[in-house]
Amino acid sequence: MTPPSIVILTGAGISAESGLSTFRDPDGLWQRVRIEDVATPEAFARDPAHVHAFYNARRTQLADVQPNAAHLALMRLEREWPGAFLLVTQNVDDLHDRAGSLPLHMHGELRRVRCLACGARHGWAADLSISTPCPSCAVSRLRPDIVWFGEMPMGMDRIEAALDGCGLFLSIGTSGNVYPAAGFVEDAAQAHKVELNLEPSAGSELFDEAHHGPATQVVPAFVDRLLREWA
Ligand code: BJW
Repeated sequence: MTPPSIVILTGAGISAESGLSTFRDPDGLWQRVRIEDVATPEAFARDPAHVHAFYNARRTQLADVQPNAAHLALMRLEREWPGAFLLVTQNVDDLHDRAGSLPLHMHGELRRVRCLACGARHGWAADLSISTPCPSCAVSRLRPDIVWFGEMPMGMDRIEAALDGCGLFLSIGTSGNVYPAAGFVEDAAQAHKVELNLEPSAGSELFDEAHHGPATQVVPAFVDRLLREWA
């Protein structure tokens, strides 16, 4: 039998056990800062220094965290899966990348910047300020390469093509509150749909199968089972 093509969507919950905060849990980022102050284009236009400070702190924090067993299990699945495979992450951290996966970062990346003057994108590890010049055009209009509310997520054509006809859809560590990602489970209508999350998500009833628990436990166990069945 041909192995099913897989699309995997991950969210902040997969990185929680590495030490990164989620957004909507009781200790999440949105309990400490207001979305409208840091995660909209209007916030950046109003107070770019404040938005830079928020993302500088999160970029700095990446140096202190490591991929966990769930990231590593997905890397193993990507390497060993005999069929088509796409890992889509909403996360702006680089833990999938450092585990060795090749994720599509639909909400952008902390370690990238975009120039509002010339459009160039650059890898970026340092702090950003309103006076940091663009390495391409030298104008000081750099912003974090992050998808804020009201902006178009990245790679949607590729994601929609992969969802259309995939055989297995996995949703891992996401609360299912933010669109369009929260709608992928419905876009993958024909797939077997599996939720791996600490608790039932907002769209839990749309899945065919669910395993609730910490990602470092449920993800490696599910990957082992898949690879035993198919690889
Ligand atoms: C664990 C765990 C452990 C914890 N193990 N699990 C009204 C209706 C519908 C849509 C809209 C609407 N009004 C506006 C919209 C659109 C809007 C939207 O969805 N708003 C909703 C809030 C209603 N969306 C947008 O604006 C998007 N763009 C857009 O729609 O463009 C138009 C378009 C049209 C058609 C097609 C395509 C596009 C852009 C969204 C940008 C989101 N940006 C953010 C912040 C920027 C990045 C950053 O600063 O980091 O991205 S918001 C934030 O939420 C971040 C995340 O990627 C995203 C999702 O959060 P996630 O990952 O699900 O985290 P949590 O905290 O919510 O959940 C964590 C889960 O993990 C929980 O369930 C825990 O239980 C679990 N967990 N520990 C396993 N150890």
